Amino acid sequence: MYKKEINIAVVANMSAGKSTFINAMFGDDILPSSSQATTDCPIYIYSDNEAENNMAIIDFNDNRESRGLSQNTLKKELKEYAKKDSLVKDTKYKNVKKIDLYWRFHSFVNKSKSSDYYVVVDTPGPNNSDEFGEQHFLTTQSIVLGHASKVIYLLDYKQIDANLEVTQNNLWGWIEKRKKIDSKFEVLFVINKIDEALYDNEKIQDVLNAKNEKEYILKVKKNWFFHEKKAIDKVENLAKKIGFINPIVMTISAEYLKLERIKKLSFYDVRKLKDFKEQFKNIFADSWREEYHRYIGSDIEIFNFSKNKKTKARNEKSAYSI
Ligand SMILES: Nc1nc2c(ncn2[C@@H]2O[C@H](COP(=O)(O)OP(=O)(O)OP(=O)(O)O)[C@@H](O)[C@H]2O)c(=O)[nH]1
Ligand SMILES: [Mg+2]
Repeated sequence: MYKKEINIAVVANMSAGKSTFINAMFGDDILPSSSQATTDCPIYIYSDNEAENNMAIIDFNDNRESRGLSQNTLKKELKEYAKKDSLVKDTKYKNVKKIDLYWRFHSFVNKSKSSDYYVVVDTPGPNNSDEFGEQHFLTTQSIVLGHASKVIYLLDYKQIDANLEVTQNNLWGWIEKRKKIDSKFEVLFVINKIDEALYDNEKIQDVLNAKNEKEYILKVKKNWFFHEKKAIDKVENLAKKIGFINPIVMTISAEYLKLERIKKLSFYDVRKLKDFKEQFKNIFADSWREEYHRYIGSDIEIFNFSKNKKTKARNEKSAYSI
C-alpha cells in the first residue's frame, strides 16, 4: 500500500534541545547534543518497527558518493557526521548535506495499517552567527516554508523572553508566513528545559517564607506550575497573534525524558536522575511517580498533535492548590 510521507520537522533556535528531544523520542542517545551550536545538516529519521533495519545514509555537498552506515558503526559515527564541521577533526566527517537515518523510535508509530508514514526531521538552529550561520538559516527556513508537513517548535524555557519577537528572519515569522499560505498547517509549540522552572518557583516569596519542612512542601504545592504557566501563556498569546486560533503549547524536559528512557546510563546520569526525582518524592509522596512523568512530558504525542490537548489541560489544572 502506498503511504503518504509526513515530514515532522523539529525546529528551534540553537541549543533549545532539538536533538536531545529527538533522542528522548528514540529512547537512545543517537544524535549529537551539546551546549554549543551543534547540528549541521537536516537529519531525516524514518522510524521502522524492525530494530535490525537500523542504518544511515550520508549525502555530501562535495563530489563524494553517499555513504552508508550499518547498525554497528552508526552509534559511533553518526554524531560525527551530524556535527558542525568546526567540531570534528577528520575531514571525512565534514561537508555533509543531509542524513537519512532509519531507527526504531521508543514509541513506534509507522504501523503497517496506517496510511501515513511519519518522518521526523532534526534541523540546525537558524540563529547562530558563526561561519555556518547562513547555511543553517537557509536550511531551516526552507524546511519550515517548504516541505515540512507539520512543525514541532521547541522553545528554551530559559530563553523565552528573548524569543518572543516575530520577524521575517526568524522562526516565528516563518511559521506565521507558512500559516498564512496554508491555514491547516499544524504546529506543536513545546517549551523545553521546563525543569529549570522548578528552581524559579522555589524563589517565589511565599515559598521562601516557609518556616519549616511541612510548610515548605505545602507552599511548593500551592505554587506548583507557576512559572511554567507563565511561560505557556506567553507562547500561547504569541501563537494566537500569528494565526493559531487554539494553539497547543506543551512543556517538557527533554533531558530527563531522555535519561528516563535510555537503558544504560553513566554513573553521573544515574545520580542526576535520582536527585531530580527526589524532589518529586519529597513533595508528592505516594503520587510522586505520576506527577513526575506528567512534569517531564512522558505523555507527549509527536505525531498526532491534537492528542496533547487532554494532557495539557491536566498539567495546568490547579489540582495542587489547597
Ligand atoms: N536543563 C535542561 N537542559 C537541556 C534539556 N534539553 C536539552 N538540554 C541541554 O541543552 C543543550 C543543547 O541541547 P541540543 O539537543 O544540542 O540542542 P539543539 O537544539 O539540538 O542545538 P543545535 O543543534 O545546536 O541547534 C545541551 O547541553 C542539552 O543537555 C532539558 O530538558 N533540560
Ligand atoms: Mg541539534
